[in-house]
Amino acid sequence: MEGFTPWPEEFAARYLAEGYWSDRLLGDVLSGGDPERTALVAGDERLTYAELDRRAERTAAGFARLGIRRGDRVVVQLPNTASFVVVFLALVRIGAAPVLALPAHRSSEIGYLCELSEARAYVIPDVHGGFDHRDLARSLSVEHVVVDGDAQEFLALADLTSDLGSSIAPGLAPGAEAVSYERPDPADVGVFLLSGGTTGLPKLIPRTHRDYVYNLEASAEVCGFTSETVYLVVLPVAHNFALACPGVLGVFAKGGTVVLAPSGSPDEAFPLIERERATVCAVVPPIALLWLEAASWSEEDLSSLQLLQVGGAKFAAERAAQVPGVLGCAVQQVLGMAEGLLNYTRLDDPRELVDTTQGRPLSPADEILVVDSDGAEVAPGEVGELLTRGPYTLRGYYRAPEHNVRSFTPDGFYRTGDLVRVLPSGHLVVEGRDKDQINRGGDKISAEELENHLLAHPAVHDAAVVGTPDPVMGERTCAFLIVRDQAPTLREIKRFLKERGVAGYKWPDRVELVETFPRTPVGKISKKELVASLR
Ligand code: J2J
Repeated sequence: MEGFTPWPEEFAARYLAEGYWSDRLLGDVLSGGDPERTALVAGDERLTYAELDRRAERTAAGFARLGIRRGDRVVVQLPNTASFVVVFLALVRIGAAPVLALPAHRSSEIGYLCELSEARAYVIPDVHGGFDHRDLARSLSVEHVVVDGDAQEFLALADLTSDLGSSIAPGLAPGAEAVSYERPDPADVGVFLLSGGTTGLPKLIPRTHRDYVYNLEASAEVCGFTSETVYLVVLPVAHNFALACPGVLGVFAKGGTVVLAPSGSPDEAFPLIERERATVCAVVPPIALLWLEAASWSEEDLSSLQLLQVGGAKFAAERAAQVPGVLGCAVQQVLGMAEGLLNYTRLDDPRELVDTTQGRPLSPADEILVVDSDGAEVAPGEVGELLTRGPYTLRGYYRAPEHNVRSFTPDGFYRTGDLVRVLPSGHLVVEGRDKDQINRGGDKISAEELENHLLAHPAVHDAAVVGTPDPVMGERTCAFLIVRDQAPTLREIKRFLKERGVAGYKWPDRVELVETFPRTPVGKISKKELVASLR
């Protein structure tokens, strides 16, 4: 695929020879499940492995009938519904790569994703969280819009799924419909994930079938998933963590049960834990904090919970230490990234390591370097930037050659921008960040992207966006503005960003007006000083 950077031949050969990579495809992830067992619970729907497989196959046929085929891209923006899972499986089966947008994304993000990926289709809910996605779709020039729900002038997902049409092989028994579509190659890009981003425009992360299958299968192994696992999804299922670390796909690979919750709110999640006897859940730190609070007054029985995975942003050791006593389950820290590398504390690690570290690399083939600002390796135990390469870490962002020169070393290590130190045990401790990004409770915001939006405001002369410490969110977003005349209020700024179609999680929490920006000796805006000025 043009715009995709493959692993160099010698690495690919080694990952295959050493068994990290197989020929299994993302679309076959249901094949190990007992057909009679429950694969997916979402709202009122309960689907067995056989039922989910059949729906995925019918939907695959529907997309194929539309003319979507191997190598195409389809932007998928669905919330935590059964349709997400069905559409994802359908697309990967026909080798069309889903581009996984988040439900919060709006025209600014979606328009760009459709353009960059040259998407053939855009799959949406009708209305979600009070937002009409069909309105957004009308502003795009994408060939097919598929709507889960009331489609209006667009194509309904239900019709796509049920109308089996003439290209289906005749004479097949019900449930065995086949349509002639080309299956992907394991080395093909299977899915595109979104990068948290540090630049003006979001980046797409190509994940091949074989690297992502390894990602999810190895994760399921390390996290002890079995056919007895009941995994509650509270994060957006389109996010790497909830999708494949081990996530929904890791559960399917082991034949377990996935339960989709609309959000991590204890009001919604706790009753589902009780009803479905959920055993595992993945959360970001603000949700973990909420659960620690809520557990003391909630009436629900959470005793089925065995493991709470916490990642996406740093989880304080003191809080991690409280989880077993308060929630009655083990905690696992996860330092992950959609770009690839995953670090997990292990289920049998001593409590001290589980509480105070962000885990160690998933794979024996993960290579880790910790370097100083000159790119030289630091002494063992010292803090530096984490660089990595391995069998499931990208070698380049999609269609971003200039950015790739900066994001990778010449020998293919990805520069994570995370500042870490490595303990003798191999566990990593996150000590900070050296990238122009705000981590707002696990949601990533590119400072440059937000600054560019703010600069488009007529009253804004210059803008600098920083993260400020927050006890719950880890960080919140503060926009320092130099204004021309009439200073806009925070409210006006938010309204402006909303009208520009910028996702709500990127809107600043606070605006500070300044006359000038402090500068570093080389003349760059000193964001450190800006943050310090707020104290
Ligand atoms: C500190 N920072 C962390 C942690 C991620 C599992 C878990 C998380 C993500 C994810 C993911 C952190 N402590 N425990 O994809 O599969 C910050 C780092 C990292 C960036 C990646 C998964 N866990 N981070 O968060 O692509 O800065 O993936 O580089 O959204 O989140 O963000 P993202």
